[in-house]
Amino acid sequence: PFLQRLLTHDTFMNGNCWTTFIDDTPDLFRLVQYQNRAQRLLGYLGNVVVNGSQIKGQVGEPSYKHEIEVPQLVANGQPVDVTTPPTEGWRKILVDQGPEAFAKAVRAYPGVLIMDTTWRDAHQSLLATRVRTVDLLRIAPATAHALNNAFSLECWGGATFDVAMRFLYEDPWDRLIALRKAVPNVPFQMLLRGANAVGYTSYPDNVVYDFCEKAVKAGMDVFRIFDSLNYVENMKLGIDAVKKAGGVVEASVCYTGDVSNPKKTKYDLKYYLDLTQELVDQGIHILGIKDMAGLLKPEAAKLLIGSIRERFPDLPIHVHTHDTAGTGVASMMAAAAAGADVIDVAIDSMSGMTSQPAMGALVAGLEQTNLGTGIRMEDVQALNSYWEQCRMLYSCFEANVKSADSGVYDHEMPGGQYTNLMFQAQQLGLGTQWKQIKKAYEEANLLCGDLVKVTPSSKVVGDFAQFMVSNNLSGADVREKAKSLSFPTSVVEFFQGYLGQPYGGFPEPLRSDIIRNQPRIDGRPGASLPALDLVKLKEELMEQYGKSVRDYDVISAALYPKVFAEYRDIVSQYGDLSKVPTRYFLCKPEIGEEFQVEIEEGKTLIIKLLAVGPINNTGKRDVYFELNGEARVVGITDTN
Ligand code: 3PY
Ligand code: ZN
Repeated sequence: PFLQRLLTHDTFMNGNCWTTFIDDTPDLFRLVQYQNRAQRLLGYLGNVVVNGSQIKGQVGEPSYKHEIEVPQLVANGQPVDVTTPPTEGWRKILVDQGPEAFAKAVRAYPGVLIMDTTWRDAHQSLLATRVRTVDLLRIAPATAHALNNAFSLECWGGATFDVAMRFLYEDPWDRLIALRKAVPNVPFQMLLRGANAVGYTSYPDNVVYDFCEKAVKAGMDVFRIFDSLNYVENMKLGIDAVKKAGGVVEASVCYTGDVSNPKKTKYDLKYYLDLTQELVDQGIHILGIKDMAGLLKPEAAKLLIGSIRERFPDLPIHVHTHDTAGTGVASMMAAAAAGADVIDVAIDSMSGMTSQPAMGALVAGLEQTNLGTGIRMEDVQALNSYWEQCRMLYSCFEANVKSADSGVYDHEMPGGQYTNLMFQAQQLGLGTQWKQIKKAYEEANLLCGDLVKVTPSSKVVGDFAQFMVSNNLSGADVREKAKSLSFPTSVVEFFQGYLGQPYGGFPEPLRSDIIRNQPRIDGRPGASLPALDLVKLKEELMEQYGKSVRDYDVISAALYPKVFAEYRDIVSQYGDLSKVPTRYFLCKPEIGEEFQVEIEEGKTLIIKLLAVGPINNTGKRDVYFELNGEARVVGITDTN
């Protein structure tokens, strides 16, 4: 009857106004939409059955294909009902009294607080940022209870924004909004790449302002703002944007070199103290020390944090590291003892190596000092049991980093990039190339003038290194032949000044040899970008996608136009895939295996794979499913 009504409906039959019609007549369409949605979802699942998952970076299938058990928390011998509201945490102070009071309270806390990076940096560093919203949401209520005394949960920003759309076909804003609903008590933290927002290049200022405003609206609290060259002009924009949006400004100094080594002179203690002073002058709430490569040795942590603490007694200090060389726990213990207020950890099974040091090790270690974290070890164990299973579910994204690498003190690769480049070297089957890449990375860094290396400056050095390895060039060769070599775009643009100004300036004559007669930017790159007309962009998007376009979508499209368009294409082909359990998102079910997908609250599809037909003369296979008890078939082109 619905189809009949639809096919006799004047507007529908007369018009080429499909999307307007849907928007204007929602009731008529509910059932049709629902059936359509189910069919499109079967299209995705059928494709996985016939052709395997197409998720980029996936190698093989999950090593664990069972239902993931959500832990039962226990307090005072009683099971905790995690569906009840959790104990109020640090967010209460922030919401009630604002960022200044929040920062003051954090500074006054007698112990050390933790930020849990499991939902962002840990999986960015270990699992190619591929952890999906469904799996975060399942553990969110227990996390809200277990980590109610955490300073924050890092759950957004960095690479998660574009990976969500580009590779996981899900909406980053929906992730944040849903997590916020599930965790009302613990502050959320994100990584903001200063003028680059959550991208790899400078955006017009108004886009950065709008992005921060929307992020706060969607539930973000604390913004770790950095610039990949520690270029304060770029950071000022992020700092101002976060302040205007009402967020907590955690401006960060990116750490490189070794302040405990008198032979490493470029980034010495004075450099960091001066930089801190510049940031403090901007009226920041919290100082971040962002050790993205894990170079901060325990003695350096003591010296650096101790000196900042002494010079800035009221400034809350939040320290971040990666465990690449294996010193993470020792360095964070040293940072805590030297006066850090917050340290970064990841749940044990998502910690270590290129990720953050283990939460359990630090919670237990600090418990024995007078710097307790206020987190209970039983709760850490409970959350860990979930993530142990999750790690196996995502095993097909492991880069197989199996050990610590103290070589990081020479090549200085950031944690996430290390995993990424190692994975790429393995995929190319060039195991021995990995050693060459690390060496070339070290040389490329020196050619660039010894940079702070973090997204996007780390990408410049990485591209440069790969270019050197594939063209068999040493540092000396590059210097000698620079005038005639065809460098990667990212390298040329860096030397033009598109990322900003590096500390100590650009090395000459290499800069001139590389950029030749192309323009040079000598100030803040974003300063010359005209504002983006977001109203016009919204109109254009509504023309294309209908009235349902949100302001959040406008920002996604402004930051990543191509990625956003491709993401919307996938959604129009398959529908919203974010609710598909990860096991079936990544690999096919067994014949006869039944599973459920809750496509919206209260609407669950029960799906069973029945059979896969032979290939027909159009190159397709029929895939037979049972959907809520009814047989369904989808024709899938076999691309094998
Ligand atoms: C990012 O920019 O995504 C980082 O994690 C930098 O450390
Ligand atoms: Zn990091």
